[in-house]
Amino acid sequence: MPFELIRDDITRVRADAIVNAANPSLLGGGGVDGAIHRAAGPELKEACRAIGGCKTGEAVITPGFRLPCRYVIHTVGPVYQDGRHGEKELLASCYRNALLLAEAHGCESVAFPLISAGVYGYPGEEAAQVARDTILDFLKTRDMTVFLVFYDSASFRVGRQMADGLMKSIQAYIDDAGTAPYDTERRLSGRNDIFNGLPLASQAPSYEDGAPRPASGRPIKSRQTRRYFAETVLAPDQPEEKAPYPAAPAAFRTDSAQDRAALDRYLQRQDAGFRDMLLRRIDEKGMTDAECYHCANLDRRVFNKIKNQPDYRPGKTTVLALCVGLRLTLDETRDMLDRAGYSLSSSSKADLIVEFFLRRGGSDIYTINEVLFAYDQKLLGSAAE
Ligand code: AR6
Repeated sequence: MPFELIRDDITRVRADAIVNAANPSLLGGGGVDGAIHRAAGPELKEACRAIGGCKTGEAVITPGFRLPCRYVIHTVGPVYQDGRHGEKELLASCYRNALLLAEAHGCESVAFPLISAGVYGYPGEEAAQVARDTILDFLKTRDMTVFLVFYDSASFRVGRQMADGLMKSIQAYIDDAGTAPYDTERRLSGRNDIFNGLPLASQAPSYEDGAPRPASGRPIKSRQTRRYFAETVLAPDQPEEKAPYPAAPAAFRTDSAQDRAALDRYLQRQDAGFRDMLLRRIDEKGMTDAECYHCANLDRRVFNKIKNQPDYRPGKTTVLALCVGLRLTLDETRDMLDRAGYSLSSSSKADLIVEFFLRRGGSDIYTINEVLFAYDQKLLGSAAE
């Protein structure tokens, strides 16, 4: 289920297990291995010594000792030679074996560094791609949260190269919306190959439908959406026109049956809430609840809270994650946000990035999250909200 990219020191990540990029002796070394051993204390080395070693592509488990995690899973990545010595398969099996071991020990969350991408020389972008694909494949059928931890810019081989293709078109979109130019030095990203599978735009998208840009951030409902409302949400006998504003404030008397009836009539306009509309959309798409929260990269417990606790107010990134997971259009997304009390703002970089993808017909949530991550923005869907 949830897959999250985070930027941190893995020894500080709160997860049931963290994964160590070890060497076959398991007796410690540099890089993340050294950091984990230092933070866990000397007991970790003793536990590793008792295990006796680990082959490339395999994984073993020890307690976390002084670390905030319950377990450390040690896996040995391949030393990169030229990519033609089975490195990719071995690297994938590191992730798979570590995940299986975590599952067997009842872990609900696991954090990985970019295995082999340091001392062992695996090119960063390719290592990240293998990590992403293997983790997502595993999560298709599991309720687990997996973090991929990027320690420093170097670990992701940050990009001067990113000024091409997708990133360029997103930047153009953001710039076009008049937000402050982004500090490229702070931006963390791989080359575009990390965004494989995404169609590249030759130019920034425009507001091609000629619709006015939502200056206030208020959603603009399309005719199609309005028709949908009229047919499915509004009561059939409800008047379509808004009551005209009175010229001067009219007195409202709480003891007046007429005034109360007028208010009651007005309140009939209340739309279905976010939760009801979400369940309706899931049905419309022919999805199960589980398919929905998987596609939204959302923790099952968060989804159940939304479903079962009418007063629960999901965060904006959760609402957006559900919209992306349900493959809603931009208008439908605006409508859902509106019902949850949010809107897409053209002064928010994160919102513009999501809007960019929605205008292009949507995308899977992982791709959107990789781009949000590259732009230092909060990701969609998580275990936390
Ligand atoms: N938190 C998260 N990621 C980190 C941290 C940290 N504290 N420190 C480094 N990284 P490496 P490898 C990133 O070299 O390539 C050791 O000596 C780092 O930026 O730790 O699999 C072992 O004993 C990089 O992206 O592991 C082995 O001999 C990634 O972690 C050998 O290195 C992996 O870098 C294993 O080499």
